[in-house]
Amino acid sequence: MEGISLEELQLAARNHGMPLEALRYPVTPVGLHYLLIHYDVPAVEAEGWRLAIGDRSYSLDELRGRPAAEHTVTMECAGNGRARLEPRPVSQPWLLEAVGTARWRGTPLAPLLEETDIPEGTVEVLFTGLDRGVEGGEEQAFQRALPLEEALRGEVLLAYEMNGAPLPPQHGFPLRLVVPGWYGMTNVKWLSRIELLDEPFGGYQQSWSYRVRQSEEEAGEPLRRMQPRSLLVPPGIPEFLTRARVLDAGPCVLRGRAWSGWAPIERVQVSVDGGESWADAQLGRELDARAWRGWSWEWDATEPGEYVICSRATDAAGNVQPVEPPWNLKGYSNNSVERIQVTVRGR
Ligand SMILES: Nc1nc2c(c(=O)[nH]1)N[C@H]1C(S)=C(S)[C@@H](COP(=O)(O)O)O[C@H]1N2
Ligand SMILES: [Mo]
Repeated sequence: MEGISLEELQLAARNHGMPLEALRYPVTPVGLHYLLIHYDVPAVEAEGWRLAIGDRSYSLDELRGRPAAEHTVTMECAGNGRARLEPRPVSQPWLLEAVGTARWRGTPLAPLLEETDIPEGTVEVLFTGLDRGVEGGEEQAFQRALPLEEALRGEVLLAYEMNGAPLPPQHGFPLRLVVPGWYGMTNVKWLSRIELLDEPFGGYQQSWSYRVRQSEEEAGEPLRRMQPRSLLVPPGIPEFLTRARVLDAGPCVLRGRAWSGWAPIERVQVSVDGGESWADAQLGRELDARAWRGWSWEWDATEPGEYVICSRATDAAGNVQPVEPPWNLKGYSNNSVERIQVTVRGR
């Protein structure tokens, strides 16, 4: 496989993942939540900032004064798993760690849209961030649109708090969109403007990026909801460079979390022989229908030797994680099962 370039390393160093041991927390501490910023974190002062919706506009205090809701939401970048594809699409080289769960508090979007008297013929709602950059040779603000019926779902929030504190700059201060179930790019940060469109948005992040296709000639399918995935809290201790795991022989409880943007997680299976045989894990309590589900499985790791540990999620819509990575041009939604090399050592 071709090596990671300095340019990709530069992206990876800016846009950090969630260390997988943080899967132990049901709600990810803010600094451990993954981060993806296409351009720069924009300079924004709360004072003077306003959100335009159609021909109205709101200050942060006005939005904070409206009815509030809080949801615990698992968010995952659509590029998670990209670096494991072959050939490897050149972009932010995520392995598995582009995920996190936060308590997002804000005001529901639907009533704000309804107050603007949605014009007949509206098909999409466009969200524009304050950050600007150049991508694919085009200067742009980060912009994404949602179909009107999705934007009107009651759980869609304009969030001003993350885990009980004001949004930090890197996660979209002062306001971001939160659309439970959808891949990360949907959740536009540093919001400045919301517009109602009478035709589908054709901007770069909609019609060129975030589409599943095999070649540049294909239009492809737009990415929407998160495919199911399960990840393990890595057992034992890691070797510094390779991160291969070493575990003392004996009974061991394997734990992890699983999520899907399509339907609730129905089943998680675990394998300690690289996917030859599977056993059902026990599902934990549901935190929030919009968040990952914890699971555990008792592994009788008494026999020293080499093991490859995997876990696999199935959702109630019947989506199952594949074993082989689903390749596509830009490396999106590679939800193939994780494999962790573990050496069980005798005492
Ligand atoms: N304005 C703006 N919003 C954005 C982005 C961005 O670069 N600019 N990145 C998107 C992508 S690709 C992802 S995966 C999520 C990441 O959110 P987080 O950094 O809060 O985890 O934000 C989305 N919202
Ligand atoms: Mo992303």
